Amino acid sequence: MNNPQVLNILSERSKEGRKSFAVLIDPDKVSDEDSLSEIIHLSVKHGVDFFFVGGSLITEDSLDWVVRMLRAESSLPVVLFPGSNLHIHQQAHAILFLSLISGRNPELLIGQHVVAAPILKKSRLEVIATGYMLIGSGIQTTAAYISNTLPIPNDKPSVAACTAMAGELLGLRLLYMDAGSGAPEPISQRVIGAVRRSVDLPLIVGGGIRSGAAARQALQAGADVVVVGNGIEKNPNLLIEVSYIVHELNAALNVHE
Ligand code: 1GP
Repeated sequence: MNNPQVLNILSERSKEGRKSFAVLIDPDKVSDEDSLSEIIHLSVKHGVDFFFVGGSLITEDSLDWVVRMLRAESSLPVVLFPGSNLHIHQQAHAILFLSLISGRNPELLIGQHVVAAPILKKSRLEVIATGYMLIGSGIQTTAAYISNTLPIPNDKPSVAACTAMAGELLGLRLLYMDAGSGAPEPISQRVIGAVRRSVDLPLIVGGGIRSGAAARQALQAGADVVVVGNGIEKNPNLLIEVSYIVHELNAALNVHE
């Protein structure tokens, strides 16, 4: 397998200030092959950068065909975003090896990792040590409930910043700040900005992004990558809108060079 070296791509783009767009496919929410095929087609056509695949809870037996179809119908990097060590698939390119550093549940800080480690060491997956931070959005999301952790409050940017700094000092390579899938509000610009100013790691932001304007706000506040899942499942045109904004911000960068 010719792996695309996802962390290198993200780090280079982050250094250059170039923004990226990841479409999140939750295997539980993909109704059939036709609807996934439509999303793949739109993603390729409109220059999406990555597919993330996963969710905190996968109840359907769909991870396998979803990953295979993403690989067969596009050449975009397929990155696993696992909810547990059950969500490993060898046909993906990379896996976010998530440590839930916003929480205090040892199982998600190190426990699941111990079980997954021997499988991942033998695999050809690119394993990316990722500090995963859940940020509160006013409701209890599935991610917060299933992980049995308290998210960082959305009005506590300094807590988010200190958590991110700790993740960086522990040697994590990537940060993923998530309001949780379907969150009523995306993460505030204050929280994103505070984290951006505190660490040099590539910063992924997702959860509750349902408009191009919300994606733009996250990117302008300092996110390197925006992740959109739920909103695209409901309205595939959102994919086109967010792609346009990411390309517009990157084009402005070229003009200023
Ligand atoms: C969730 O960050 C992702 O873990 C994406 O969230 O589904 O709300 O877009 P949405």
